[in-house]
Amino acid sequence: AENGRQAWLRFAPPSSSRHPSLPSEIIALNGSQTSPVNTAGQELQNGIQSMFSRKLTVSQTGKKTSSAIVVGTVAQFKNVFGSSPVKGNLIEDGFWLNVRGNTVQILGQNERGALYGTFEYLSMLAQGNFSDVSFATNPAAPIRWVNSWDNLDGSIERGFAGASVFFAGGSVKSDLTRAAEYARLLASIRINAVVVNNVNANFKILTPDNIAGVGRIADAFRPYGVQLGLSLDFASPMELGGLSTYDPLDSGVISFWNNITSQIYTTIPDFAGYLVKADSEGTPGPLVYNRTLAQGANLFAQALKPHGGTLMYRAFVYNQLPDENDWKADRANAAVDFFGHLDGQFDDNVVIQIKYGPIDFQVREPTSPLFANLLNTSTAIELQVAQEYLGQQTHLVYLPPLWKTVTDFDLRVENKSSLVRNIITGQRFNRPLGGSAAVVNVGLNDTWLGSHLAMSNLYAYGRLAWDWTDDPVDMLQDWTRLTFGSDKTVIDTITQMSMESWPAYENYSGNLGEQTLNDILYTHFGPNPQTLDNTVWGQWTRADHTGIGMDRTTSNGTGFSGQYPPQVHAIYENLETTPDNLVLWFHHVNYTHVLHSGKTVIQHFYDAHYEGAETAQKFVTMWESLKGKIDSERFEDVLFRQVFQAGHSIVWRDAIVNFYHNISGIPDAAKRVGSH
Ligand code: GCW
Repeated sequence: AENGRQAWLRFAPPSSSRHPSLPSEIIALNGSQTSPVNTAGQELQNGIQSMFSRKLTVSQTGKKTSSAIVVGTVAQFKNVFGSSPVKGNLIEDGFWLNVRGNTVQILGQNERGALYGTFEYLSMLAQGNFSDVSFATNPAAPIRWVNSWDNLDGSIERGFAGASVFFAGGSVKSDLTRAAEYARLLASIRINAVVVNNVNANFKILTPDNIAGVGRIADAFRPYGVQLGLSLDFASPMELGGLSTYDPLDSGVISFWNNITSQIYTTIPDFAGYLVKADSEGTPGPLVYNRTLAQGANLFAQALKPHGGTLMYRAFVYNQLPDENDWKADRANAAVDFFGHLDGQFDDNVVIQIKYGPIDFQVREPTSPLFANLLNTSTAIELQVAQEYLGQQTHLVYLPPLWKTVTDFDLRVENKSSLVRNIITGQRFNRPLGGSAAVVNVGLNDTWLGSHLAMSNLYAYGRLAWDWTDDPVDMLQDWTRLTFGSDKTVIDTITQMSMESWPAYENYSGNLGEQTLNDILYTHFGPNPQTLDNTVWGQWTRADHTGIGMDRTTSNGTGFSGQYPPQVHAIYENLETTPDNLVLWFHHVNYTHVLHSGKTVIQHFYDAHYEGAETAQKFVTMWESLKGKIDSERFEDVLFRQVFQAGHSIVWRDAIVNFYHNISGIPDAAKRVGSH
């Protein structure tokens, strides 16, 4: 159980036969209990003791720097030692790491940065990397958040690893040990804030008792430099405040939010800000009063402004679409339809939080075109570490390759290079704010996410939020060494399994951009292709006896392709230039349509499903080959899941190929499907 909870922070003795020449003491330049620099001192002491069985003393006042680790902020260092050794420019949360044999300096622009640098140094040692280094590093963006969809009763929406680490029975848990442990994990991957409650928010989060409780969570986070944020119920002024309205322009509503916000800052002076899901899937919002989404967002932004808080406003706003007979109806259009024309109307502490694709965390989606439509508004990308549609942590799906199809995508705004990663960091359009949020949904399970291997996604998310150019294999291998040790077979095997995992899942779930084909009505788990069509959720495939796919062209379809800048629009508008993996997202074609690959759509379905399921079978044998190289508890736990995935991939395969065989009546060229 310890092994799971420690995740990549086990600090096991490195297998390398060499040992570093260890410093003889630790000087942490701030000794106050809640300070991240104090935490850094403790982490160095514990980590080094755990790896090398040597307990170094930690002091706050030591004057020598040789044969010592000095950790603190640049300002604290200058106070004690006179001048700064830092070469290069540090911005907020950045740090300088200087290792010269047993003389080590870890200096942050702020205390949080000093802690980040500490984890970087410990991570090097844990991986057997004892070399001298000297570098400054800064975050790509200031917003590196995670979201938890935790309810006050302790349940978690789309949580797959037990109950909440924050809430139980309507209030904040008295034992916040796991909340603090989570903050430690997050600090080590440079995540700086957690929104702790569900975006489908309950107004009761704002009762005096719960604000006090949430204050205790913030206290548990603070030593790790992790800030706390809250999701809000837009109708709280009515439900909690007893007002007759929640109109964002009403003066009573405005003072309600100003008061609540002041109360929160009295309890939590370093409160990060709010996250708002409004006018979406039944949540209340400004549209109820014919106010714009910008007026809704600015209401909170203005309450937060005097305290320095940030307002994350979700772009996941859509109306249910009752009528699939309307060829032009399209949920994918919603984000740009709702937000595009409001560009420039949001206050400067508003960040629009945009899911990576236009629908909802599918196995493959084109990049949300909203990133190309907000040139005067700060944006953040919303990713999902919780594998809602991607096997819910019972399937191995290493997500960074999927994420990169979006963050590395060039939207060609004004015919110029416009990579999504340069938009969210604020670089492309000169925005002061921006970054990312990932829905993580950890629970009380000892593995945090329900699966040891799923933790590579959380680890990699943190690395990417710091540097979107980080490499999926590099991140994965660092994570593997830290989690399972440096055995080459272990690293090679986990690398191969992980890198094949998303393609395999796409192969046996939904192909060619037709979405994941999960049960859409309730679970979002397992195959249920017929639930995508004829529902109000608008995740249609338009499969009939002759063809499949959503015509999203401007010439004949829903017009979605026209939400992209001209160069991208042109690619997707044309069947010839649309990549195979998105063809059914953008076009309605016959099953016999021939892809660029030379296969027909239907034969691609058949072949991909067999290939994907075969790969999942292989994962079992690959994992079994690691027996004895991984402690038996974690070995068995992962094996159990891989065996399940192998079986479930066959369920997926057979359900989907038979569904399309029945509906199309077209035989499988390889004669695997149907009766012969
Ligand atoms: O896809 C949907 C999920 C909901 C979730 C919603 C959202 C929190 O199924 O469970 O609600 O997305 O992101 O708001």
